[in-house]
Amino acid sequence: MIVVKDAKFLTSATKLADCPHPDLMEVVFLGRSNVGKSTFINLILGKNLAKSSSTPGKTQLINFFTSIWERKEPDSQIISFRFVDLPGFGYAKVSKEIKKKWEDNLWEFLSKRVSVKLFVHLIDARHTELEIDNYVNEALENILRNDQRILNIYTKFDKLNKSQQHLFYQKGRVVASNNDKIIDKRYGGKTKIQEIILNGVLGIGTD
Ligand SMILES: Nc1nc2c(ncn2[C@@H]2O[C@H](COP(=O)(O)OP(=O)(O)OP(=O)(O)O)[C@@H](O)[C@H]2O)c(=O)[nH]1
Ligand SMILES: [Mg+2]
Repeated sequence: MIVVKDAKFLTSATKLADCPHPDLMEVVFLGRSNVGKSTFINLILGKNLAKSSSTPGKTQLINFFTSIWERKEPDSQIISFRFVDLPGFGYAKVSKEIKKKWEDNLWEFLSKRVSVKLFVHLIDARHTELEIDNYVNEALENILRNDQRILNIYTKFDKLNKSQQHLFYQKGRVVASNNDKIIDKRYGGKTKIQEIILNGVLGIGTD
């Protein structure tokens, strides 16, 4: 059994040099603009910390949240790590120049931030083979260090019909929805996702 004991906003940064001292393990959430990164972070932490919006491009900074978790079995163990909410990629309504600067800053952060243990790449369950997502997965694999992992999570699962949802379960994909009740009992819901994230950060188990 795993519980999130506490979570709070720490700080925001625009680029790697402004980030807090990398003295805690971190999990980074990335994905296309509007895919549901901020919503997902709030769901997992059980608090409305990350700002979400139906308008794409809501998150414009690198936002850090500190979280304290407790694993209750076999012995009680307290684990602290940070959640990092990133601006989405592929947001069209900014000038090319600003977009390039954002992307340069993001890739510098993703490739050089020493405390990152897990990259959670959120992908819209309705559009699983977009060029931009495939590109990001490949680029992440190219920069991945030995102590890091990538986890793909498919968001907006509630937007799929039952037979589409069934296919995702068959493929063993990790799925999420802003309505926790929608996640099928077979899957284990939010608790299961929390466990997958914690194990990913700690580098426990196989992918
Ligand atoms: N139906 C449904 N809507 C969702 C889900 N997750 C997020 N949304 C909605 O999608 C919109 C975008 O959510 P955000 O969490 O702000 O997305 P984001 O990826 O952080 O977006 P940026 O900060 O712009 O990159 C909001 O209107 C959410 O309510 C989901 O699982 N199902
Ligand atoms: Mg956001």
